[in-house]
Amino acid sequence: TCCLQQTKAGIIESAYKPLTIPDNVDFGSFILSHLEQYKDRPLIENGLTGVKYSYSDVISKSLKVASAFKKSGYKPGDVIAVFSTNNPEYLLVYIAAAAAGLTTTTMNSAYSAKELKFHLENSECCAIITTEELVSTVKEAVGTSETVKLKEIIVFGNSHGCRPFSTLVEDDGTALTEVYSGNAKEDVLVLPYSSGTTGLPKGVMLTHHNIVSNLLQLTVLKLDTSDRILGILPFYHIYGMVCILFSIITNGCSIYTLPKFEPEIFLSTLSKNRITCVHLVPPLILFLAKHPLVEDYDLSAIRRIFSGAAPLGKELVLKCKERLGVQEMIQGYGLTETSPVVHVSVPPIRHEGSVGTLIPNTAAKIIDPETNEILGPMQTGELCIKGPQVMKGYLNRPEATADMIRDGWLYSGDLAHYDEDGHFYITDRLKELIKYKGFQVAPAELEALLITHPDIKDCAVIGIPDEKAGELPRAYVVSNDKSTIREEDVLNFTKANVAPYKQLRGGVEFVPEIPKSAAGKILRRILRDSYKNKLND
Ligand code: 4UU
Repeated sequence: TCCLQQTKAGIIESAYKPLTIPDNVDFGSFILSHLEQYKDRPLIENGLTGVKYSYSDVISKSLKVASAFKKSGYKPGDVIAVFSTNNPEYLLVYIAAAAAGLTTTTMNSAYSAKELKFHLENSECCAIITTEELVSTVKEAVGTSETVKLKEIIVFGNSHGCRPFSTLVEDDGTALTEVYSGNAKEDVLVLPYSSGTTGLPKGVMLTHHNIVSNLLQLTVLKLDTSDRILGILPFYHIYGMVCILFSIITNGCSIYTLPKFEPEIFLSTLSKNRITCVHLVPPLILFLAKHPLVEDYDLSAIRRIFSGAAPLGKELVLKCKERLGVQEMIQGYGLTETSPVVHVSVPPIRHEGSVGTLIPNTAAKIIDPETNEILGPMQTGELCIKGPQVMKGYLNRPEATADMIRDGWLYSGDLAHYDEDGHFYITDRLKELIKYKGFQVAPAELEALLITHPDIKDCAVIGIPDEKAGELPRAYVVSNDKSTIREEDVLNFTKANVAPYKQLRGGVEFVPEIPKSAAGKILRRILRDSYKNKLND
């Protein structure tokens, strides 16, 4: 029943029957009630080590960790950070923090010390939980900062001078007298970062209500208790956090975690555990569709592949379906700022290339970015979103929040249209954000870094199209008059300062000046067009 529901004003409402979403349910009690439903079923297993937890284990262990947090003196509203690759214990932290009323902030585990320092300062967190491999990055970030005020570094495993996470799991549980319940629409459950439409990464305040809403809205996907899921996409990002990790629990499934993508391990984990549903991003779907290694593994248990975070081409969908014999290739669309899901393509899928229809309790409109006029079917404009999953705002950034959410509508910064059936198509990005393999790269962040180089007078960064990665960051640089700076110097400079996924893989071009508007805004469209022309020459 997914036909177009359009009001006179050009606002498209979800065609699903509205769900009753409770107003004041906290994530802790919400998730615990689901955990209790499935008791001794397996929940989460480390795909590398085989360490595993049942649903009951996750209840008892996360409540003990919550008690340990209380004993450490962390109070509702305090922020704790997780800086880690995927593992089952990541889930314990999310649930423990919620039960103790704390906010969890997360970041990419590939961050440099410099990037981490910015995040820790900006989120004002009081503790960080990390892995043995990443402790040195944490120490470097904290060591150089007077404003990072961490009370402790907790480590999965053991590391000198850090508190082992195992001591929290072994807590007697007495300090947690009840699971935190507060104001679900105000209290911030998680604080992932996103650069939004412009500027530097900002803390996205997602409330208990935002996340509970999106999990209820996601039930249109109908996962099954017998589904075995792969947890390879990072749990720090909203896709891995909500669509994978949390929604496993609301559906009673089990999950196998992997810390990173490594072709053979990825394929053998899929095959060995007879994984039924795989959440991926387009570059990984490209791998499944094209890589010769895939032939060597039995992937016949896979019944569904999910894709999100970046555009997925129709040809790729068809190729993957044919090669793996998978009937259901499901797309989801959304943003960190929308918890994240707004649209999903629910089977049977008739429109390849579409991100699907609006999930329950969600409305959208397409507006002309120049005139603000509301557009109709098949007309391309900016996609605006309304629903209980829309964020509370950006942390300490009232202007950026007011810019993003106007009259209750979230302006996505994406260009889209919908057809007569209410299926949406994302066609381009209006905002400056670059996506490398689905990861956010904020041009403003790279520009702010480059401009600190003594030989660089001005610069701009854009994304250029790439078949494998989706987009690659490319810099335009105006060098100082007497400088002899070369592309290699610029690349070495970014290598020393930012995470591998933010590197200028699209190259560096030296130009006499950066095109700017009268107000001093970089005219990225001109740079994009000039790159396109260069390719065509
Ligand atoms: C074209 O990437 C995300 C969210 C991913 C997601 C959402 C719903 C995955 C599964 C799901 O069901 O969040 P951010 O904040 O990192 O990036 C948001 C941006 C969007 O504004 C859009 O430009 O990522 C792009 N994007 C997509 N683009 C997200 N999903 C899609 C998509 N097609 N399916």
